[in-house]
Amino acid sequence: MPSINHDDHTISFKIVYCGTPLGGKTTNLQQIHAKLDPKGCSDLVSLSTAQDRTLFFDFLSVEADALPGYKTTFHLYTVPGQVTYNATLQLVLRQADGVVFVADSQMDRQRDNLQSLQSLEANLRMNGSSLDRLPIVLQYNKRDLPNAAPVEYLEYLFNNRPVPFLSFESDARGGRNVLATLNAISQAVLHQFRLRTAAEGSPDELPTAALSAV
Ligand SMILES: Nc1nc2c(ncn2[C@@H]2O[C@H](COP(=O)(O)OP(=O)(O)OP(=O)(O)O)[C@@H](O)[C@H]2O)c(=O)[nH]1
Ligand SMILES: [Mg+2]
Repeated sequence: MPSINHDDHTISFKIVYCGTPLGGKTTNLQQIHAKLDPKGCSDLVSLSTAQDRTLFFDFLSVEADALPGYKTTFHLYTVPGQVTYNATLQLVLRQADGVVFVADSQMDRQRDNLQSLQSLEANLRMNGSSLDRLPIVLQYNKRDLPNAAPVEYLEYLFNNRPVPFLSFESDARGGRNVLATLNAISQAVLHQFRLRTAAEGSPDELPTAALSAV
């Protein structure tokens, strides 16, 4: 559920980038930060080790003109891919409005991707959510590498579902499809928010459930 402040007319959504260790989550945020107008986004906050491994999370806040009358902000987080930081994953996933699952396309990383997706599923369940309920976008990253598995194979492994997730092929280091991924998850999150609003019978207003959370 997004956080809404009626006095300031602001609404913020939380999007979490999850996925296998070294898959390119932090690189996504670095590219978003580099590509967007600095006036519309915050500094990129990263808490990493000397080897540039994410220790706790990265954070970037991006403004958007998405909902009339409200200043809309997307708070983007990454979580460390390493399983030793599972508690962090669970904590950062709390109250998430959407998830980008960054998979490493390299053939020898598929077992890790699968493990990471299963871990995401388990942690969502512990938070009372699920892959079916939360807007999710898949990103098949590192498509520039020669040992990248065929996309059809990745779709078979990770997107063989009654209602498939939107998926993107990317080269986050080169910036390809990083913003397309962000656009897609933002749209999905806003769509879910509007659906919830409409379900409450007041399509022109923000949902009362969200308002009561302020
Ligand atoms: N060739 C290639 N390298 C990439 C791509 N995306 C990221 N990398 C590289 O992969 C390495 C890991 O990227 P990170 O963004 O730190 O990965 P991460 O998912 O944040 O890793 P953890 O925080 O440790 O889980 C870095 O050296 C990146 O430059 C890509 O699309 N292609
Ligand atoms: Mg990282």
